[in-house]
Amino acid sequence: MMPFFLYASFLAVSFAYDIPTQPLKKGLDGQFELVGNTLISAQQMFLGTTDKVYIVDKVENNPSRVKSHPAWAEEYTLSSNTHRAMDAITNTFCAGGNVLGNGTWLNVGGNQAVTYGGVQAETQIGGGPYDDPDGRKSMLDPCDNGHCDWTLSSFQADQRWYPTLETLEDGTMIIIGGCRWGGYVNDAQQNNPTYEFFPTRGKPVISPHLTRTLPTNLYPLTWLLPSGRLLLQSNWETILLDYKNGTETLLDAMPDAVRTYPASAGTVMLPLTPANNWTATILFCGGSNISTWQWTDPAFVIVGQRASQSCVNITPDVSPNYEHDDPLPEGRSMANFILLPDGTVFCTNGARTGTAGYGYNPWAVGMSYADDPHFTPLAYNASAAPGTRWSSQGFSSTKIPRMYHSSALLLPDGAVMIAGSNPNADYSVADLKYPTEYRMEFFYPAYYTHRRPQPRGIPSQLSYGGSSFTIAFTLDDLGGEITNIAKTKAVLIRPGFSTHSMNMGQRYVELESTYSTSDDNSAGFLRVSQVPPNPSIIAPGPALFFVVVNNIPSIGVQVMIGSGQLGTQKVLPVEPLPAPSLRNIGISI
Ligand SMILES: *[C@@H]1O[C@H](CO)[C@@H](O)[C@H](O)[C@H]1NC(C)=O
Ligand SMILES: *[C@@H]1O[C@H](CO)[C@@H](O)[C@H](O)[C@H]1NC(C)=O
Ligand SMILES: *[C@@H]1O[C@H](CO)[C@@H](O)[C@H](O)[C@H]1NC(C)=O
Ligand SMILES: *[C@@H]1O[C@H](CO)[C@@H](O)[C@H](O)[C@H]1NC(C)=O
Ligand SMILES: *[C@@H]1O[C@H](CO)[C@@H](O)[C@H](O)[C@H]1NC(C)=O
Ligand SMILES: [Cu+2]
Repeated sequence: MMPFFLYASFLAVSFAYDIPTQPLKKGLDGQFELVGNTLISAQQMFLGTTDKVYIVDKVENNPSRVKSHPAWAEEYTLSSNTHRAMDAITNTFCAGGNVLGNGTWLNVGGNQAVTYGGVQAETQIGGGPYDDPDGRKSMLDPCDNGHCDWTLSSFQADQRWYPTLETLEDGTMIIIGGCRWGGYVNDAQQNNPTYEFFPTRGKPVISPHLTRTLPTNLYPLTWLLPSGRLLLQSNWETILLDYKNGTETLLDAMPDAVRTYPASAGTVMLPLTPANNWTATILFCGGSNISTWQWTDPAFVIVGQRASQSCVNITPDVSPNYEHDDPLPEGRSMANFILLPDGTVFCTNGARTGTAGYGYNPWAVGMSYADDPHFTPLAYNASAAPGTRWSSQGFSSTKIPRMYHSSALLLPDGAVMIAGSNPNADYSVADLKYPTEYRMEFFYPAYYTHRRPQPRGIPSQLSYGGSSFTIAFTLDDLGGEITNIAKTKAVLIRPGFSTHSMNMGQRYVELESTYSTSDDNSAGFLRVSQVPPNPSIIAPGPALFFVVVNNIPSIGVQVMIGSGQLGTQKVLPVEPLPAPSLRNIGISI
């Protein structure tokens, strides 16, 4: 019942500490490491600065306290491996989030005030055991220096539980869908089949797609496309939304399985690269083949359903049709798909049977609607030949089930942070197969322990189009092999807001580049174009900049894409790049 709005903001271009040139941890390639405990269950996570991860839970009885009530948010500092409880003010249960073009993070929507066991509180204005008033919106400034906290915004969003947020090409936010009260799936009495904007552009707009796609249209799967339209996928339906005039265009029906929550497929926009002319292809894998009527059929045993193996992709600006992609080696619900700097998609978390969500149904495992967790991650390589894209080669397994309400996030050093799992109405640890999980792991991809390139010349702000810039590499940066400059790329990654098997806003954009070398072949130079001259390819706002030499990434540094302000972004003519050459013109370093 309580829609709300939390904000967080930071200046992407200021660094309060030296960026490391090598990884923070000594983990082993392909392995998980237990790095500590979160203070709260990590239902939602995002990287606020290169050194701070913000973690948000729902209101529940976490032993960590803040302002004499349980905490349900925290700030995790990567460099010191320390945690600080934060006061998230309102009930952030199943909220959505994303980052505005000026670097301010929003956390929008959530649940009404509750008391023990997730039961609705008598009063919505605070007090009670959890003191979680109906806040609707709050604002956080997660700066590296000083004390940063969540604060309430003065803007009132419409009531939304399970909304999706996507940043638009002018750095403003579209806030889509959700329901008013909550529950396992949506229904007509509480559906909120609308979208609205922040900053507000007036009353919410009705989406026919969201009225037709009950009951599995919570957290509608949404991506801003390079054409400026949005791909929206809910239940079995897919549309293009032109939010500028409200036009919806129907595309192919989703094959094989429901991909939205609670079927919760792994989903991701594949890397946008010069080779594909920054054309967006979206990949959907797993989920569950459950018919619309089965979701609410009391005789249908959700937890016994085998999750789907099906993978499909669509290139919506080019074709309305889904194509089958290499299937998952085993069915999976609640996979997290994380874009790594080497261009692969890392797949972790989830289970072989059942779905996301929790409840008291007799067939639930404890309160979990899923069972048979996956412990071994996978990697998907979109550039590999069909039939060979999935692999778990060289990956060890975790011992920790990551069920409903777990999350995953790329870190600047290229590790993946994995936390959460809590298919329970309230904090529960005793004698449960799937308790409230605080253990936090890092996964170290294949490149992790390699000596990382330490490039010089990465700007702190990038424009759409404009002049190219040069990044310099020593022979050591190039792995001792000068010709590796020809296997070097510059990439932007926005890790996104991780929750419910999605990373809202997650995106990978490779910049156009060309290369040259010093006369004596002791140094390499990558001449890099600015962001392509189209803010719909990657919306303005902060992102990580990596250079990747022969699949080994540098440590990511935070850059601001665009003006750092909301509003129409300036688009400049693209300076053409010279042809690549291994015999250069004599820049010296
Ligand atoms: C970003 O814009 C929003 C909306 O106008 C505003 O509330 C917020 O304070 C801005 N953040 C920064 C860092 O300027
Ligand atoms: C909506 O706007 C797009 C351009 O943004 C245009 O192509 C389309 O025809 C418009 N649709 C309607 C119904 O006006
Ligand atoms: C999905 O389930 C329906 C029956 O509910 C069945 O007809 C269909 O073949 C299934 N699809 C797949 C890909 O298993
Ligand atoms: C790449 O995309 C742009 C924008 O859609 C288009 O103008 C251009 O012709 C495309 N280039 C190629 C080589 O397809
Ligand atoms: C992905 O596959 C392509 C084509 O086989 C290969 O060149 C590239 O190195 C692979 N990426 C990684 C990270 O292994
Ligand atoms: Cu949830």
